[in-house]
Amino acid sequence: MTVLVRPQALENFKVREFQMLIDGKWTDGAEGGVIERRSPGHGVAVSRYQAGTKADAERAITAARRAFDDGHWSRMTGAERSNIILKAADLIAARSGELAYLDCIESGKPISQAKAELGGAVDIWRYAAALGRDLHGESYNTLGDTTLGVVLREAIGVVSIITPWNFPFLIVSQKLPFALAAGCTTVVKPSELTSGSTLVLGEILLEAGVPAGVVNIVTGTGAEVGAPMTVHPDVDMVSFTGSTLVGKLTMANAAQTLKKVSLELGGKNPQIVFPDANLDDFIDAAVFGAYFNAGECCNAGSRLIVHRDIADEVVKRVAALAGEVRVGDPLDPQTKVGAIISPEHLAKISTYVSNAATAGAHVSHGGETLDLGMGQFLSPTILSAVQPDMAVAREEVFGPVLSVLTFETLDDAVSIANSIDYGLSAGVWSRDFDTCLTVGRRVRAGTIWMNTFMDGASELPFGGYKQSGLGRELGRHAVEDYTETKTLNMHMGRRKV
Ligand code: TXE
Repeated sequence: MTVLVRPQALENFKVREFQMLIDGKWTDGAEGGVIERRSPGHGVAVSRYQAGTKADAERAITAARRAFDDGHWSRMTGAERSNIILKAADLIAARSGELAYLDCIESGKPISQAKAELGGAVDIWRYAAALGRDLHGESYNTLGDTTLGVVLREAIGVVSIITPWNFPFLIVSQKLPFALAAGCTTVVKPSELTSGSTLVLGEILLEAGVPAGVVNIVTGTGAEVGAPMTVHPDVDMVSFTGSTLVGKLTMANAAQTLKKVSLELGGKNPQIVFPDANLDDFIDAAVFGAYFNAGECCNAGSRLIVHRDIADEVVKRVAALAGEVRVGDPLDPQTKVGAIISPEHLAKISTYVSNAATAGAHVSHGGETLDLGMGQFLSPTILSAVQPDMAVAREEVFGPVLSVLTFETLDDAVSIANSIDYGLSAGVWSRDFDTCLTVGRRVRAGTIWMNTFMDGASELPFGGYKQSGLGRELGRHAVEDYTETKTLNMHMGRRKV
């Protein structure tokens, strides 16, 4: 059973029309095309963005380069930049209702969750502002008192920021304020499915006092706008979040001119549970981890690796709780699982489920698409008897689909967890400290949760091992990621020959 929340039609709704932001001005794309976004939960047009092209991307890169080289932003003091970023944080907080609404109707995520993401984003902007003031290098007395070595940190330059559709405002907030705090200038390309809140952010940043050309926002597809942003010689760094496939392409493109890359890519994150775990907490976290954001989340806990002795009980209890999850209207404050991003993506998820069933997995809950009168929805799905070599156990489904695998020994559990190409995050559940720490140290992933799942904080670095990415976002080094070091090697007095 699934608790359904039928979407209400969007009455008297006015479609939002957006332009792009280039060099401090709102502008149409060079070729005049438009991308219309239909709400995944309501099936109607909600936003229109400019369909940018390579020419628009290049115009934006030229503006960002000029803005970097003129030094108005990059040579400001850290405190001055920080104050502008703090003002932006206040303006984001003031417009958070509007931003959350846009993310909700464009992506299909539940409104309660979109609001929570905005709260998290405001905190990140404030944290980045604090780090920006503290950006500093090092000094060394390299050869006694006649020499001094100073290691400066300088802004890396022009940064291309490319973001996906699953957390539209949160992900741009994991990149842009840190790049700005370091003194970089930027070209931002949001997903062509969810560009609205990033464009509103452009208005906010101009109001906060960010100079023209420092943040440019170009909308359009990955092929038309994103790819040129990864090859252009005037770009110094690319910060990308999205699929592992496009992440690899981005890195190959960036290699042509040896740009730095930061990549946050896919995940297939295990939650390993031992028989001595607190099962009440675990079941709750298993359901939350799998179905949060309809599973369209790189951090989704999409693989349960359960000790054989408790596997039947876990599947039964997870299925029971999954049946209580409210699925449907993203705008209903009680909804926990909203719409799937697109009909094509829904078809892809459904194919994973049917292929897994054909390969021998058992559909213990859900698995069916839901007809709620409008939009596209899938019931929370549990696949049990999944084997480690099945596609559904190894590939990122990016939907509300939980695979349950079993293990006998701690070594088996670690080896199943590490047997795939991804290594973004993992959970381990046991009341025994040694078990948690041993598994936590041996699983190859960027974040390990112990007796909890998917908690985060601006102070904690986030990123993946293996094909889940390169580099880390958030945490105290996040601003440094957008810098180069420069060594000043100084000599005092006469130089000995
Ligand atoms: O991602 P893409 P999509 C995974 C998830 C999902 C799959 C496809 O499994 O099902 O990727 O999603 C831009 N050069 N994740 O198609 O294509 C694109 O316009 C430069 C995991 O949305 O990677 C968008 O702005 N840019 C993930 C961004 O890249 C290009 C989040 C991401 O799009 C480009 C999203 C190109 N050649 C999807 N092609 C996560 N880790 O959270 C596309 N883009």
